[in-house]
Amino acid sequence: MRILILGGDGYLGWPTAMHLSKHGHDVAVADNYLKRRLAEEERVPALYPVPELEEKARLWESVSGFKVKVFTGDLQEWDVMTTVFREFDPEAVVHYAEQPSAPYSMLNRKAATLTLHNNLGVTFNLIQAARQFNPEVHIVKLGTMGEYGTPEIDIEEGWIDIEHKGRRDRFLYPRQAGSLYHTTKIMDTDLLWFYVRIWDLQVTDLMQGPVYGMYTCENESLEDLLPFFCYDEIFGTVLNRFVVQAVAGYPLTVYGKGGQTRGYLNIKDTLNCVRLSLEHPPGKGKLRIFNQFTETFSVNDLAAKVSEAAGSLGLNVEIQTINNPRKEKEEHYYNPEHTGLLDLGLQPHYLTDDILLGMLEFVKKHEKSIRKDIIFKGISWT
Ligand code: USQ
Repeated sequence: MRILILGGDGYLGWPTAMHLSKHGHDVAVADNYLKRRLAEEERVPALYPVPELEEKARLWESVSGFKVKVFTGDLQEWDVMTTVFREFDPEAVVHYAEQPSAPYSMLNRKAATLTLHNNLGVTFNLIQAARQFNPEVHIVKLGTMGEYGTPEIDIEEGWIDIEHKGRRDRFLYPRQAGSLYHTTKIMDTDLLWFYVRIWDLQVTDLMQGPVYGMYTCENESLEDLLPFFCYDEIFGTVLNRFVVQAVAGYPLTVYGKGGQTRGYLNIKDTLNCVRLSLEHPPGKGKLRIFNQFTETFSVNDLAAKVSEAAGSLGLNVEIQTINNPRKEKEEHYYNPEHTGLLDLGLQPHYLTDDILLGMLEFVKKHEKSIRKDIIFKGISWT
């Protein structure tokens, strides 16, 4: 399949490009390096430098023999989106090209505006390009489990049957996000659902939880092809952050009561979920939704696991409770469904001690580059 990856430079974008090309697909990537620019502006570098796309594509071709075509440009610009569609003519598109950080979206008015415009602008251009160039194209959109929030009832896989005054109908599961970033993902889903109904597009919306890890089946021995590894408060996700904090001797930053529970997954599983979705399209006129995670943990569970694994490496880890800079429930019910991807054949990589030890050992190699001053800044939601 000819698969175009929007946001191909990111934490998930480049690993997905290598994974899909290794599985026999013809892959192109597009990116405007927005995430690199924001990280530079906010002075929050990743743990180690990562080459730009042309260089990554060159390195990947030299070790694997697979070519990945690179487009550089801002996909909010219609000309850029149309050039990419005209030149590559994708049969499927993986859409990661969004500002991915909840804290960044809550930083200030400028950051909020950028998040809103970028995330919705790219999604909207993609929808328009699909209609103009290939209405059959399968759009695989990265959504987030955070769209659902933390309701007091079980979270279904995208849809809920409602009985009201003796009649029944099926609706998108209610959404109530906890940050502007997560709210843009809800708006993406609404846009896609509208155009699925009106123009018969075919879409898979992947409600993904926080991802951890750096190794994939394609990069394990290739240091230059590892993804960004962020551990700062803005772009780092909680487990990756705790691993770096444990190595740096920085007390683990548990926000509030630490009972916040989310669905997590290994980066290897993200790649398999995306590939399985691409290889089993839903069909025209369908919006298919999968909840993309493999197991749930509270923040306290993760802190305990990291502390125990780090202890076995002789690291003495302190767990600290700090005032929660976010506005979120710190103790709550959480029971989301997640059978769709397992039914397609996903074989999860769970968070074992071995996985944690591998992450800790990897970060230890980069210990000297850890900047403690970027770990916690206290970006407040209120
Ligand atoms: N948390 C801490 N301490 C920290 C960092 C986070 O207690 O040092 C807590 C947060 O308050 C939150 C939970 O850990 O309750 C998860 O936070 P996170 O920063 O790992 O994840 P989040 O901001 O929700 O966003 C991340 C990705 C986003 C993706 C989302 C999936 O950045 O792109 O959509 O995970 S989900 O959380 O399911 O919405």
